[in-house]
Amino acid sequence: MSPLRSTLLLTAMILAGEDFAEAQQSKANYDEARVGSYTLPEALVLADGSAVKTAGDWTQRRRPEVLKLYQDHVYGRVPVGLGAPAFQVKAVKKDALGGKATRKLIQITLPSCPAWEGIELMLYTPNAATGPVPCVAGLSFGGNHAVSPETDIPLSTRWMRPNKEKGIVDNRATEASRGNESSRWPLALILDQGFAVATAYYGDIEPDHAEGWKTGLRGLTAKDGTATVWNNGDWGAISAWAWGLSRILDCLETETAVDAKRCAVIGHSRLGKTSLWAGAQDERFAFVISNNSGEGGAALMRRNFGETTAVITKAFPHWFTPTYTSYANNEAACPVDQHLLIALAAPRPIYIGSAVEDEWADPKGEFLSGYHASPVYALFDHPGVGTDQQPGIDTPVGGRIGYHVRNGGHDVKDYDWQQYLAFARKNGL
Ligand code: GTR
Repeated sequence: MSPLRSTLLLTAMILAGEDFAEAQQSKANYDEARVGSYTLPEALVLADGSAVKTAGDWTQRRRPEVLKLYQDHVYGRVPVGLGAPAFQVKAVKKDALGGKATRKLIQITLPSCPAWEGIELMLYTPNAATGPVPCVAGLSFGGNHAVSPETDIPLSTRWMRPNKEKGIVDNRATEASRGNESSRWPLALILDQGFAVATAYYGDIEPDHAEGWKTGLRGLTAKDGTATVWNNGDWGAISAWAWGLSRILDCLETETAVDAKRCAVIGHSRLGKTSLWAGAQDERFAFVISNNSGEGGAALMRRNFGETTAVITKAFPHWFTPTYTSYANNEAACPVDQHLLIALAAPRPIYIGSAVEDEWADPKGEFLSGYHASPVYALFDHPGVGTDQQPGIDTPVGGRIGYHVRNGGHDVKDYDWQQYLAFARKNGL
């Protein structure tokens, strides 16, 4: 096949996934009366039927069981033997953002896999700090040049999803792409509150399309190269992106300006699913934040409201381990539901941010995950969301599990950040 023809076919395939999901949005159920009844898997019962009564029972017995269920049935398992990453500081700017911050660009590579170009990490630390600061780490959809308003950041050269409005031409960023994600990353607001920001482009780890693994970390590290067939339990793209977040945290542990013991992990939408899974696996993340993560993220899969398992596994099969597809229209057979993903963060603080117009992500289902994870937090004497009623718009609730439903649609707003940072401080970060 000619290179042009294969590019066109690939573009058509990617658009098909995104378009399919979008086309389903008008057909989904948004009627609470039609959600139907469901029974959630028990958080506090072990596979052998015995009860989880103490924090120790959870940590030593139930948590490992639930983690394994998520690997086997939802996101898949990171292969062993990838080894430790290496870090190389590429550039330091001490008067970034008008003198407010120091900006470092650091390349994170994997010596065991030289074919993989690695992650370009962008780290901002506040210059006003008098000691190591807490940090918020998260992946972006558009790359560092899209997150930052600063125009001296190298444009990402990686593959990007087609998007004319964002200046993506032939799957590559252009000068017109600069700053197009900056409203979702209010750097000054975050730095002024004394937090560092660590971010990288998710496509550095794996391009987000069904065949992205071939040129991403999953394909490059596979023993049999691009001929790999993914089996049940093998990692999907969400697992690969989450792995990247843990490598970013490895790097932050070497940065003296950052207190890596106070590092939050954040993500929006598909990257919110990713931050939840990263936080579930890597207990070094001290605070886990899900922004509008929806189906496959914070929303209960058994609730038929908004996006469904059938839609997400058809539109984005590469995000998950193959097993997950078998739960399309068959959610009751899945041994987990998403309250258990929230519970995997226990006893660390976690925050679930919804938006009222983002019905596709099922805001109530996101709240209910937090609610049903609360008994696990109670084992640690921590309050969970603290209410069985989804709160009103712009009314944050919660003790150790935070929740709000913001005015507006599917996005990350300053309001969200203000709640996340206040909650972080309240919970000791
Ligand atoms: C949608 C998908 C959602 C959400 C969103 C996003 O098309 O159906 O699950 O992940 O994309 O990431 O923006």
